[in-house]
Formats: sequence, structure tokens, C-alpha cells
Amino acid sequence: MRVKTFRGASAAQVIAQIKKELGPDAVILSNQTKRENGKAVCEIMAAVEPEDDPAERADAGEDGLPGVAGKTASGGHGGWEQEWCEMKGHLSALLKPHMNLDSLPPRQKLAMQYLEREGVDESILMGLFRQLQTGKTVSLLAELGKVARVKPFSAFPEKFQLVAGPSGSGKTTALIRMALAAKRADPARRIGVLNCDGRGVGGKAILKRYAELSGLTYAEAAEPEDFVKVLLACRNFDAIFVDLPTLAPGQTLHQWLKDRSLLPRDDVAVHLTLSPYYAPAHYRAVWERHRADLVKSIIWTKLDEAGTFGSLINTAQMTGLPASALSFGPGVVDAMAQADSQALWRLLFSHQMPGCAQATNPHVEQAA
Ligand SMILES: Nc1nc2c(ncn2[C@@H]2O[C@H](COP(=O)(O)OP(=O)(O)OP(=O)(O)O)[C@@H](O)[C@H]2O)c(=O)[nH]1
Ligand SMILES: [Mg+2]
Repeated sequence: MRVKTFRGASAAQVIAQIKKELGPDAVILSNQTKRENGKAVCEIMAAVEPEDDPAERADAGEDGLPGVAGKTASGGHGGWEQEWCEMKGHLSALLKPHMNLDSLPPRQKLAMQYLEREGVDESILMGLFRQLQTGKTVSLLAELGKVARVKPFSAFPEKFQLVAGPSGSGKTTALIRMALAAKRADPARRIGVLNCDGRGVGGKAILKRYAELSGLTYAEAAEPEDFVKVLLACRNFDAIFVDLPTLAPGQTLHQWLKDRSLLPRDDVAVHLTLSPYYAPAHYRAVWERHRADLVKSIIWTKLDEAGTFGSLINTAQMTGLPASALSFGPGVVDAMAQADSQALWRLLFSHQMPGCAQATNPHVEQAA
């Protein structure tokens, strides 16, 4: 496996550099923006599997990289998932010639072509096309909405709200925002913030500072034994927001939850942070390791750093999870919105960040 760190003034610039040098299948291992001499520097670590080196492919790496090659450290579903993906590819290739977009009304054709350019999976496009062709459904968005569902994070009633995801994907930042929103919504609630990231980095200081400033109780529980003690101590709390560490190589979320006696529980919701610019194989690898019944939603982060948004639809189909939040900036304040369908469509069809008034691509948006 070839791993390299790229640096540049903006994430978009660095991602373009990575795609150029490592190709479209490069996997983002971490993505941090730092300040150096008063300037923002984006540092992204990316990796790619050498095509011809099966021995290297079997090595476990951070964020489940072995899944990229179709094998997983946990020996889980990677094999059949890879096969299924290949089969889907073959089927799409066979069916694509039958997807004659000219047979659709011009507005729907325009919207379908746009979705194709955004990188929406051919199998999804094919499904949409078949529905539209029946003539029964007039709204492409209604059909797309069946794949890309939304459920705002405040609508999750579970007492324990956990945030998990790949390294540097914005877990801690999203968690602080969710906890602050919960406190704002009802200042009388007893809300705790629990940091399970034992590395001593990963936003620990910022998490603690925001918790203290905002009247949230802060605690740490890096080890499973500490976690169980915290569970007992926080019986009287109304909500606990739990910041998970990046999973260690070979570790799965299921195991992490099991080690902390969180399986099975009906008062736990895990939200997965993902960014839209990962390669398709990277989403599969991350999902392979984070798949668990308690995972209830996707928090989309770093939307402001992405160029296309088809992955939001593809990942919704792969995981079956709704989007719960849309994060579009590094700041803790005013940079994350609860997910709603309108915001999702504006993002997809107009590249318009939530909260921004002006549509940049009104023609395609109207066509959909
Ligand atoms: N541009 C942009 N930056 C973001 C967004 N969300 C988070 N960040 C920044 O991304 C960096 C990493 O965010 P964290 O919240 O620390 O990510 P993490 O997943 O907790 O990171 P680790 O715990 O180190 O794995 C920080 O510099 C954040 O300010 C976003 O939506 N857009
Ligand atoms: Mg963190």
C-alpha cells in the first residue's frame, strides 16, 4: 500500500492533487486543516492499493483499507460485497444501452444527466429511469427521496448519542454541535459529553472547553471499564453525547460497542460521520467496519470541501441510513444544519450549502 501526505492551501486543491497522483481510487486516511504562520494549511493523508501486489493488499490499515481490495481484517462481508459490486457493474454495463434518456421528458432528461455527472451510481440511475419511464411517477425527487432519506439529528430520542467515523472526518466537531444544539433547545436538560478518545489529541481540549463553557458535564472514558462506570454514574442525565475514537486497525464498531456493554440497547444511537469526496471503495471499507444495528444515521461533513455530491445518494443506498446533519464549515458555530430534504436537494442539484439563500443552478433544480 502506498501512503502519502499531501498539503495545500485548500482541501479542493489537495484532493485534485491526490486524484492526479494516486488516481480516483485513492483513499483518504485523514484530513486536517491547521494554521501555520497565520495561514490555513490543509493536510490530507491518502493511500492507494498497488494493483499487482496481493500480499500488500491483505495488510490491515486504518479505516479498513483492506476492504478496498475486497478483503477485510475482520474476515467479514468484504468478499461478497466486492463480488456484488462487480456484478452490479456488469449488470449496469448490460442495461445501460437500454437507458435511453431521450425517451424521458426534457426536464427529467436534464436532471438525470446531471445526476450522472455528479457520480450517482449507475444502478441507482437505472432504477430511477425505470420508475420515470412507467409514466406513473412525475417527480424524480420523490423517487430519489426513497433512496436518500433524511432524519434530523434532534429527532433521535435515544439517551446516548454516539458519533463514530474515519479519522479526521469531523466526529468531535459534529458532536460538540449536536450537544450544544440539545442544550440550546432545552437549557434545563442535564447533558453530558463523554470523550472516549484516549489519544489525548483529536479535539479533546476543544471538546472539554466547549462543554465547560456551555454548562455540559464533561467526562473521559478511554477504556471499556471506565465506560461502564460512566454508564452507572450518569443515570440521572437526560442525554449523553459520546465522542468515539477512530477505530484501531482490525477493530470493528460492533466489537467496540460490545466491549462497553452497549449491545443490545435501545437507548443508543450511533451517527457516522462521512465526507462526500471519498472513493467508492473507501465508503465500502468504512461501512464494512462500522456496520452495526445501532448505527442510525450519517452526518455529512466537509461538504464545503467537496466538488460533487453523488456519493450522498450512493452511500444512502449502500447503508440504508438517513442523513441526520449537513456540516459545511470548520467552525463550531453556524456550520452544521439538521438534515432536511430541501437542503439535500439544493446541495446535490445546486451545490448550495445549507443556510445559503441563493440557488446557483436553478435550472437543474427546477427540472428535478
Ligand atoms: N471545512 C470543514 N472543516 C471541518 C468540517 N467539520 C470539521 N472540520 C474540521 O476538520 C478537522 C477535523 O475535525 P475533528 O472534529 O477533529 O475530526 P475527528 O473525526 O474528531 O478527528 P480525529 O478525532 O482526529 O479522528 C478540524 O480542523 C475541524 O475544524 C466541515 O464540515 N468543513
Ligand atoms: Mg476527534
